[in-house]
Amino acid sequence: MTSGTGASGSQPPASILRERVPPGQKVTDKFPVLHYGSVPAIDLANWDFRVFGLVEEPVRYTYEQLLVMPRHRIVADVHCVTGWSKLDTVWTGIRFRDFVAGIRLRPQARFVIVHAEAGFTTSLPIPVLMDDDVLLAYEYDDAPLTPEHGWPLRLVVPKKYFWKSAKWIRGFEFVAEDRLGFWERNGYNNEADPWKEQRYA
Ligand SMILES: Nc1nc2c(c(=O)[nH]1)N[C@H]1C(S)=C(S)[C@@H](COP(=O)(O)O)O[C@H]1N2
Ligand SMILES: [Mo]
Repeated sequence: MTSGTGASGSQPPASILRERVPPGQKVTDKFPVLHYGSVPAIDLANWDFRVFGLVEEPVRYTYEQLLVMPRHRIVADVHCVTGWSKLDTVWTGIRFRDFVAGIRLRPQARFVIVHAEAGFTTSLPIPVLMDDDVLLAYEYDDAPLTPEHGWPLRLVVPKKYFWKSAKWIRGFEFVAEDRLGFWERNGYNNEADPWKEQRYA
């Protein structure tokens, strides 16, 4: 794992802290970089995004195909399980909800296994991903993602602890039964709701 908590500096007023900062979190103005392993070297020429599992037809998208899908921009607070929160982060990408509208799911599909580079996975129930603020993001702060923050594509699920926001994503596998992902197998709580402090299993 790289980097530290990055929580430092003065905290926002108490009213903001109460409403927007979950218990046990500290606000940071920095943008800590956190992941297992190293930043993958990616060549867009050999890059694809795969949709498979409980779908009528598996699909493969190129990066260009994703970039012409409807764009959506969100401003959201993110909360890392290690204790830092960052308020008003700005992300642009494709809403999961819009993305999935182009896919015919089998009726048994209930969860998504999110596949990222180097075998990293996390998983989420489909209804959670259907929220307005869930993106397949390619921009942060109105500029392309940097490699360490997930370029060319990352998931952003602001309502869950930030480890569910997988960087360097390469595919969605639709499944009937949930399977624990990388951090979840390593002790994190699969529910991951910061407001309920669902940190560890
Ligand atoms: N592929 C991948 N994505 C990942 C992780 C990881 O280890 N691998 N770590 C997660 C964790 S624990 C956090 S807090 C966020 C950090 O995102 P950031 O580095 O952009 O702040 O990425 C998440 N996405
Ligand atoms: Mo994290």
